[in-house]
Amino acid sequence: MLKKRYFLFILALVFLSACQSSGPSTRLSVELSDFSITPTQLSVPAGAEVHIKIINNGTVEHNFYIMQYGVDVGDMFDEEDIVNAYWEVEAQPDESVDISFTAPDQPGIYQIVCGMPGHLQAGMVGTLEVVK
Ligand SMILES: [Cu+2]
Repeated sequence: MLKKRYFLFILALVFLSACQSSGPSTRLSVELSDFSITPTQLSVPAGAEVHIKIINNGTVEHNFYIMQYGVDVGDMFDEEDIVNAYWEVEAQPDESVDISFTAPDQPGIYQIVCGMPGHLQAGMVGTLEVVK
């Protein structure tokens, strides 16, 4: 009897983890910290209205830039990269921001970066996959 319960528990865990990694979502939750973006890979449906919760668990201000299609900011994010941004939101330390954006129509991989000086180099980089 105990074994059966254990088996069902494992089955439930497998099911839950499968749900979390399943394809594009219109509800995202992203954690910004000193200095990482979690998760580093996000996926949304093309053209969809996406709700995103940005949580800054760090001790300094962070932001979250989605770059335009085909743009890679390179080794560092600076002022000239701002015009190439698709969308951006900022979060102060301990702040949680609930906001929406419209996903790009063009399917593909988009770069995500924190635009604060030095944060990209420290590891605040990721990708947004836009799925048709
Ligand atoms: Cu940052």
